[in-house]
This record gives sequence, structure tokens and C-alpha cells, in this order.
Amino acid sequence: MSDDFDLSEGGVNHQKPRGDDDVMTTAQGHPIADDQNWLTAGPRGPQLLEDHIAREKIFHFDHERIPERVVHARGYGVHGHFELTKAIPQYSRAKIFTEEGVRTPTFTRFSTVAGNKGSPDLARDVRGFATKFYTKEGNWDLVGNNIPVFFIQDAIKFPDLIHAAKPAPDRGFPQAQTAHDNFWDFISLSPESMHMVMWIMSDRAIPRSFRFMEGFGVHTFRLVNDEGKSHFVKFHWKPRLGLQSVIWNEALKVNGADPDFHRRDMWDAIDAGDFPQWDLGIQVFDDEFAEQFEFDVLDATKIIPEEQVPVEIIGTLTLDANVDNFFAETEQVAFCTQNIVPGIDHSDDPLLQGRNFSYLDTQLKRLGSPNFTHIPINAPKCPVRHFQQDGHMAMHNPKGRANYEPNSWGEGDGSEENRGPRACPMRGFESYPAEIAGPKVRVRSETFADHYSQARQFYISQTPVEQTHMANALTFELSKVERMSIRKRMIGHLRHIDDGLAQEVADGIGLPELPDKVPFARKPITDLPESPALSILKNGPDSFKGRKLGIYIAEGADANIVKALQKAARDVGAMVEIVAPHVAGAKLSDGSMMEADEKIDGGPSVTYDAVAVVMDERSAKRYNTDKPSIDFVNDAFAHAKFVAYVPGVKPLFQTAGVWDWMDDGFVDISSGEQACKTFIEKCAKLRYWDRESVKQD
Ligand code: HDE
Repeated sequence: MSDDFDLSEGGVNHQKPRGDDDVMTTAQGHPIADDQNWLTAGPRGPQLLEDHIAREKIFHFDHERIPERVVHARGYGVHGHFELTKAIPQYSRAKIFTEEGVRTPTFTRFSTVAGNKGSPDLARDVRGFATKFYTKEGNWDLVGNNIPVFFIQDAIKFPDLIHAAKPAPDRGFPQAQTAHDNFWDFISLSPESMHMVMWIMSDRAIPRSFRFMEGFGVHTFRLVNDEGKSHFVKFHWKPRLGLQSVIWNEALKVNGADPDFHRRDMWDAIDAGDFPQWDLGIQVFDDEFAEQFEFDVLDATKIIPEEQVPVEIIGTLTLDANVDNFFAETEQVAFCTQNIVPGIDHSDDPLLQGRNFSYLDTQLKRLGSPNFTHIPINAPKCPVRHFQQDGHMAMHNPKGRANYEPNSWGEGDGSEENRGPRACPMRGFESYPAEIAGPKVRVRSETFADHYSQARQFYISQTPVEQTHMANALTFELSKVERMSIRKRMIGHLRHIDDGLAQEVADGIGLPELPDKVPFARKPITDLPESPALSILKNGPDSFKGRKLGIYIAEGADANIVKALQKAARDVGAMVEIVAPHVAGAKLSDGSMMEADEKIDGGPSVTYDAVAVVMDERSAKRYNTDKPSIDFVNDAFAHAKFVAYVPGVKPLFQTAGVWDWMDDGFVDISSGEQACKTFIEKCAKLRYWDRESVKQD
């Protein structure tokens, strides 16, 4: 205590250094004697400008902020590595794709799009999934999303889309939400958005964790091999832990209970050594396939169903280290879609081409200097040699006299100077010499004109539970839209996708009759087959691994049961947290004290994948009027979670209104170890969906 507390006369706490190593200095290295009092003229007199120490401290503080990203401002980055498991020299000459078993260091940043830097994690939104690969041939940035299509087909529309989605300019709200007039006005006037709208109205837009999401490069790219032959490619990230999302009502509550839910989840998993992994998959196809495919492969509002071109797994990404410093790494990382390496190339997708301009440009604005590649998180981990120099914050200008080419330094004329680097046609990047021809025009290609067929395909590929969630989401969003004309126009689009869905949403918002269909540019194809790969529930995990169980205990809880349940969950690789009426914990039946991770108010059931309530009747009676305790049980029921219990909890479950409604999603674990195991096995399904009233045919 005395070490930490050294009060001076004014009550200021002056802590002393422990040795020479922790003497505080200014940014200029001057040792500081007193960092708590500004130099003044007399103890109560005015402050003196002369105080260079105080002024430096305040000066630096005043300039701590940099502009947040104009989109994807809210994000979380982690380090990792990519390991190639299957070389593909037949497709690409890139070393990262040819050297099997080699580990390439990576930095991945997950994000939401619309919200500002401080917005809550569970907004209904697309998630960014951007990975920087520090390859031997320079940085390759795969700047993707967790949804494989996009709202618009041409980059020139991006500012409009984002303006419409962000808070309205007059009132400055709503924050991190699409449920407002401007967004749906824009969308309902942009038929090309309809496929993406299906995805963002699905549970894909409210993932349970970054760890349980897929990632997609979205655009069609090119792979180019040693002989200069090109194939088209789409990139996919497949989470080893399977897919999982939350329910909308749950998302709303998580945002209140823990706005950092996603970043905390990632931090905790990595901190615990439970490293999330994704397999990198490629869909490779040639010109011939592109020619005969129903849609244009350059149109970023379309997918190529996995059933049509299978995803080939070629490597694994492992995220294994949290950042040391959020600002230095996560905030300063600068992804650029134009960062590609020899063997990978762009396609003519007009969304991708616009992005290639935007990302470099935005880094200058945000990081303030063309030397942003000198910041360690952005610096390649391979040799960098060029004649670029100077500019703000230049950290390593090229050495020597030669700063131009061609030059004749070091050419055997006795000059000792280093002549600097030279371009290398053998190893260097070469653009694929695609044939291009045609007039210079401002038109959208006719081949981009089908806006509904794949939207429908996505919808029909979902399970009834997921379809209901989509109808509910559309109803929620359109109910927040004030103008009736926008609501109707939207339903006019839905009618091209699925009349049943349109009807459900119309009923949901209370429209007496279905509005007319909006005109289409091209007649939708209505017989595209279902694609099971598009459903989350058809691609969930088969284990409770990586998930989190919350056990609510109170005084008198059966010690054997609590411990058996903890063990059963940990045995399958799940995390367990103890919740109790007091954060100090609760005294169990055997007299031992079990510490709590959360007090009940801070550990609501929405923050867990499954819950258990273990308390004796006396405690259950004591807490059966306690609102957070009632919500814990009630929400777990409403969100279709698996719930373990012991008979003593009856008084609490009764006031929570679930006792008479207990279904197969409830498991009595009072008989001990085996019952606990059975419960955890059941939890592998993640939710007991039968509890939700599903759509009847
Ligand atoms: Fe971005 N996008 N974007 N975007 N985007 C940015 O770059 C842009 C698009 C994506 O974690 C910005 O560094 C345009 C599609 C991610 O740091 C900016 C267009 C996809 C991230 C930008 C798009 C994305 C960004 C803002 C229309 C999925 C976060 C800050 C053509 C394939 C990266 C920044 C991170 C960030 C522009 C559309 C993904 C302004 C013009 C499609 C994951 O450059």
C-alpha cells in the first residue's frame, strides 16, 4: 500500500520509480520530477507557459485522435498465420499458394460497416473480414465480408449507399442501424440490392461471434500460373467451429448488456489459448464456365453456388495472438484491395476496380502520410526496395546517393555508391493481359440486370426457422420506416422474390393488401435449385466446443452438480462462467465458497449459448422476485436456449413463467454426472428451435 500511496501536502499521490528503468521522461527523453502539478507563479497563482513538460503532455493529448474509418469504423484486429495445406501451382505462381506447409504471418480485422467506432457489436449489419497476409512477395490483402454479395454493382454508388445507411444528416441518428427511412428509401429504389437485402435480413447479419462466421472475398479475382495462364477464383473462409448467429431480440439485449460482446469474445478465446481457425477455400473456374453461367461473374451481387462449383480447401488461418496495443495495430492497420502479389490479379468487376482506388486514398486521409507502410502493422515482412522518399513521418528513406533510375552508380567506374534496386521482369508482378475492347461508355451491362433470381434462391435455401427470422427482420425494419410509400415499394420487390414472404411482411406491418410488384429489368428465374450451403442452421457445428455455458448458482447449490456440469462442459472444449447473486460468489451445499465470474445483473443469459440454474428451493424462493434472475430464465426460454436445472429452482421458474412450459430443451441434471453430460451433448445443437413458433405450410 505504501508503495502505491505517497500523499504530498496537497493530497496529490506522488508515486516513486522503483529504479532507473521506470523513471518517467518527456517524449524528448527528459526525466520528469513531477508529472502532477503544472508550474505556477506561487502555489495558487496562474500557470506558466514556460512549463514545457505540461505543454508537451497536453499537446500530445490534444492530437491523439485520427479520423475513424468512413465505413467499418468499429472493428477488432488479431494476429495469426496462414498455412497452405494444398499447393495450387496449376492455378497460381504466388509463393503463398505454392509452398505447402509454409506459415505466412497474418493480421485480421473484423468489423461492422455502418456504426461509428463506439457503436455496439450486435448491430444488424454486414461484418468485415479483412486479412493482411505478410507474404514473401509483399502484402496480400483479402478485404472481404461475412456475406458473399454486395448491395451495389458499381463503386460509384458507394457514397450514396453509405450516406443512406449512416445517421440522417439533419438529426444525426439513428446510429448503427438500417431501420430507418433513408436506408430503405435508397434500397427500395435500387433493385440490384435485393439479393444482399435477403442476406442482411437473415441471421448472417447478427453473428454470435466473429469466430462463427464465414468470410468471402466477394469479387471474382484471377489466379495466374507460371505460364501466364489465368483462372477465375472466388475466395471463401470456412470457420472450423461452424456457423452460429443470435436472435434479433437477443441482439438488442446483448448490445445493452455488453456492447463489446464480439471483441471480448475474440479476446477471451485467444487469451484462453482456444485459437479460432478458418479454412481457406477457392472456387476456381475458367472462361468457358463464366460464359455459360446464368449470371455475370463480374457482378458482385451474385454468388456462384457451391453446389455448382465446389469450394476446394487449400489452407488454414489460425488466429493466435491478441494485439499488444489496440491503436497501434487495429486502428492503424491499412487494408488495400490493390495489395495483391504476383500470381493473383483483379478482374474487371466494377465494384472491385472502384475499391482499388478508394482504399489507398482513404489511408492518406486516416493515417496522414504516404508513409503509412512504415507503420509496423502495415510494413511488409519481406525486403522493401524502391526510390520513394520523404513525406511526413518518413522512417526509412533509401540509403546512399542514388535516388532515381536509371542511374550508373556502382557500374564498375570506381564509384562505391549503391545503385539501388531494379525492376525484375522474371519475378515481378505482371498484369494478366486480358483482351479489352469497346466504346467508352457509362452504362450498366445488360448481363447485370437480373436482380431477384438469386435473392429467391437464398430465401428458399433457408430452413423455416431462418425464413421466419427473415420475415420478422423485414417487418421490424419496415415498421421503423415512417413513409408508407417506401414500405410498399419494398414489398413490391419482395413479391418478385417470394409471394409468401411478401405477404408475411405485409401482414406484419399491417398492410390490408399486397402492393403491386415493382417493374423488373429482367424476368426473374424462379426455378434455381436450393443451395443448402446458404443456410446457417444446415451448417452449424456438431459440438458445444468454443461455446459458453452460464451457470447461475446461489447459496446452497449442490456442489457435486455444479462441478460435474463445469467438467462436462470443459471436457468438450466449452467455456464456463459462474453467475451468482453476489460477485463474491455463493456458498455451495458442501460449505465451500464458489467465486462468481459475474453478478447476475452483469451476466444475463443473453451472453451465454446455454444456461443452467442450480440452486436449492430456499434460494429459488429468495430470488423469485428478483428481476435480473427472472430475466435470466425468461430470456433463455424466449431465445430457444438449452436450459439445465435442478428441481429446487421451481419457485424461480414459476415466476419466470417457464415452469409449465418446459420442453425437451430443458434438462434436469439433479441425478449427477451422466445427466450433465447428456445436457452438454444436447447443447451441440445450440438452440432448441422447436420452441420457436415456426411457419406452418
Ligand atoms: Fe470497403 N472500404 N468499400 N468494402 N471495406 C473500406 O477503407 C469501399 C466493399 C471492406 O478492417 C475503407 O481502410 C468502396 C465491399 C472492409 O480496416 C474504404 C466500396 C467489401 C473494410 C472502403 C467498398 C468491403 C472496408 C474505409 C464500393 C467486401 C474494413 C476504411 C466499391 C468485399 C477494412 C478503409 C479494415 C473499408 C471503400 C465496398 C469490405 C473507404 C468505395 C464490396 C472489410 O476505402
